[in-house]
Amino acid sequence: MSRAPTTQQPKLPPLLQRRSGAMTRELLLQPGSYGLGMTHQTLLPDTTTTAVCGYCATGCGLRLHLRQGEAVGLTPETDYPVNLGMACPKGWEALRVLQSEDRATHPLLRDAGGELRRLSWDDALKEFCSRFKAIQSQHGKDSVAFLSTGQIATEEMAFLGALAKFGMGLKHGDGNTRQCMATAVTAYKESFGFDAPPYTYDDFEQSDCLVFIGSNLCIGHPIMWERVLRNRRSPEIIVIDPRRTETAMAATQHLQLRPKSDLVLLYAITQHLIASGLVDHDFVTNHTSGYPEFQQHVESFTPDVASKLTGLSADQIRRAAEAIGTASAASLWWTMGVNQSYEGVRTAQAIINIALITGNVGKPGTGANSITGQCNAMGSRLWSNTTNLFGHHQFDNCDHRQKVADALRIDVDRIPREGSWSYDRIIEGIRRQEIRGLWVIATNPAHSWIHQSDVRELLGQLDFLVVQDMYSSTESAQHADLVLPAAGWGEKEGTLINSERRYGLQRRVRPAPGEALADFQIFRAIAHYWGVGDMFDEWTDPEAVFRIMQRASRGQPCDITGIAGYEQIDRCGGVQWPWTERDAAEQPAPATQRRLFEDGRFYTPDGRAKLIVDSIASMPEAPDQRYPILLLTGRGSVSQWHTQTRTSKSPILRKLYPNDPYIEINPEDGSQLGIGSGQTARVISRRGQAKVTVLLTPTIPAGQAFMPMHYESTNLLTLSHFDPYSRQPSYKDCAVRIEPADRK
Ligand SMILES: Nc1nc2c(c(=O)[nH]1)N[C@H]1C(S)=C(S)[C@@H](COP(=O)(O)OP(=O)(O)OC[C@H]3O[C@@H](n4cnc5c(=O)[nH]c(N)nc54)[C@H](O)[C@@H]3O)O[C@H]1N2
Ligand SMILES: Nc1nc2c(c(=O)[nH]1)N[C@H]1C(S)=C(S)[C@@H](COP(=O)(O)OP(=O)(O)OC[C@H]3O[C@@H](n4cnc5c(=O)[nH]c(N)nc54)[C@H](O)[C@@H]3O)O[C@H]1N2
Ligand code: SF4
Ligand SMILES: [Mo]
Repeated sequence: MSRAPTTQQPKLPPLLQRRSGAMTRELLLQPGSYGLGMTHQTLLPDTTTTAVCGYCATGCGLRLHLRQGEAVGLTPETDYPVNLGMACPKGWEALRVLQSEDRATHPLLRDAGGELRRLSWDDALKEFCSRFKAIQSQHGKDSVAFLSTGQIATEEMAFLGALAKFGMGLKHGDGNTRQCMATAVTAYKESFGFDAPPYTYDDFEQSDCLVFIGSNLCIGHPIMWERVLRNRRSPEIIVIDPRRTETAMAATQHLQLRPKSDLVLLYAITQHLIASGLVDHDFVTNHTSGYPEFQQHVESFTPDVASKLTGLSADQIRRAAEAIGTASAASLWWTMGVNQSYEGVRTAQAIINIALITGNVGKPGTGANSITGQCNAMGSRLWSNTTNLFGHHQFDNCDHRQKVADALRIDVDRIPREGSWSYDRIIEGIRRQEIRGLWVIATNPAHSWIHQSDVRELLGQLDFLVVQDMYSSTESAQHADLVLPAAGWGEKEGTLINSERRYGLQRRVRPAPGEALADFQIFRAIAHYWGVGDMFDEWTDPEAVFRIMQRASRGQPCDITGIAGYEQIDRCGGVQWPWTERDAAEQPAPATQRRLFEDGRFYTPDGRAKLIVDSIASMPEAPDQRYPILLLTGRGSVSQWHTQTRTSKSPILRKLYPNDPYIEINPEDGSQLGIGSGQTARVISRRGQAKVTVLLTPTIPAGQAFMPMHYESTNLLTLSHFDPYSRQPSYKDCAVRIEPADRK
């Protein structure tokens, strides 16, 4: 892959060798420094540099235009293998949102009167350590927990996970990726033996039949959708979604199934593939296990039986199955319509099964492909050191612990022998007062967690809540006892791993406002103040941490020992994992597009992928007479990002979406309720209510409603329930009632 010549490339920091002993607290807390008296990187004036976008997991390359070493604008990188010159509005506006009055610029501590007041970093970090240590000594080490994220650099996540678990001795820490990717992780692990999304984006263009299950690609991943549009094979595009989404409208087949009937539908597709002789028996025999039981399990799910449960016609089901079974390269893609479900893992595995039995694995245009959400959700899966040990090892495996201890050069006894509680268990731990202190980094649970009023109450019960964020106005920061101001995308460096396993570089192209520090620097400073700075002697700067990660990855499916360093990542247009030392010795450079399982060998002990099936679960809160409508939630527009802390700061993005919360309902329901488009209504669930503007649209079937997650009231309504294997919240099914707002 050759990159267009830029003017001058900025210099990356030299290998920093000074020990933390030489570090003073002043240097440690100097914005833009790593405590070594030097800034992250020396940017040359009036040049350009590239960085990957910090919103979604597409991981587009952006070219930043600098004046006097500071970014003044950006354009999509024409040469980056991900986006090929394209970007969505969030990417175009990425710099704008960094300038905002509510940026967190100084540490803030809540005083006795309940006001957040400014204090120095030195005092803030002393407070952080003394309060958490006091809780630990009174209630035990495990009474302090942390919530991490999929939106900081990989090296920052790694630092946080190592500091919290090995340095501060915390056992429980999870991340917002639980809300997002946990189902895919569990499904892949059980089926493939490792959390390994197999695809590369080129597969969007090489496929003859693309199936999107619970994925609104046009809105959630618009540049991936652009890649689909570049497909020259006139592919069949099958969209499985209860709503007629933007993506469904562009499909050749839209299977508008009843919500949460996916597992039945997928088993029926499987049954029809088998009955029609569309199974690749060679692949099944040589590369999978469990086929006889699997075949028996799906036998009763005929298209006719499934028709009743899914609301689709048997012909629609057969047609979709035949399109998949006869395509020379079929690919199946899924996102939150699958992952955020009380039977998400088994549904994801039903997708994996279809790819396996049709031999659609390891070849161009194929795959059972979970699409990631946040810019570094993949980084969190591999490196956050929360439920899995550093580098996707296991805490309960003694060899793994020793290997990680050696790679990190720490005492093995510092590594806990079991993984963390999942996010929901940490929340329950607060209820039982077993968790008394919480440190929240780059996530906004007071808006995004399921059944939000409950969460807010629980956050209020904590003895000490620390929120580390770019903005001091987030819903979670409003509950915090201590706010630590963080630099954001564009103000720090490190790697992000995109949806196709590609490590890309993030750059520091602007100074952070006020005294805000890069998360990396905050972790480094906390290590020092906590008294475990020595453990992190080698963790001087992000690239140094990258080298530690490389050591820990050795021999894992995610082995990156062959990557020469940041410079190579930049030069090659990102590098997908794995890239081992052996690969590097045998090949001049990593190919731009690499997929997994080309040899049909999986990461299970016998090298075979497992065909896993289960019985169908019932919806815990199905609509009834009092709450007759099923509420779906998800992404509303391309210009809104999650809890809107960032996207709401751009005047341009704000023009592209409705300012106030709204609900989409079918015109039939609207006329029955006597509510028209533009009128206000109350949406009421068993847990709370929200005032919203109604939008009547035939894209949502009667009996269902849709609310975007970007407005804080949405999660007042949602029901706290989870997939039993992944513990991922089931955000897309709860029963509500809708009333005109003026009705008493
Ligand atoms: N603009 C924008 N883009 C984003 C994000 C953002 O906030 N804004 N967030 C990013 C993140 S973190 C993520 S995880 C991704 C999410 O990306 P997506 O998963 O594509 O987004 P969602 O809208 O949450 O859900 C996708 C679809 O699932 C459907 N669905 C609901 N219930 C069911 C069901 O039972 N079965 C099926 N088959 N479908 C169902 C919904 O109707 C919806 O259209 O987007 C990423 N990209
Ligand atoms: N009802 C409903 N709820 C949902 C979903 C749904 O579909 N429906 N989707 C779920 C999904 S998939 C996801 S991923 C979650 C997302 O939920 P959250 O993670 O809570 O949402 P964000 O708004 O992305 O929060 C990220 C926070 O990190 C801050 N931040 C950004 N960059 C940095 C940084 O570099 N450093 C620091 N320290 N802070 C930073 C931002 O200002 C923001 O406050 O929401 C989930 N909630
Ligand atoms: S598609 Fe995702 S990565 Fe690309 S510019 Fe938009 S938000 Fe950024
Ligand atoms: Mo997500």
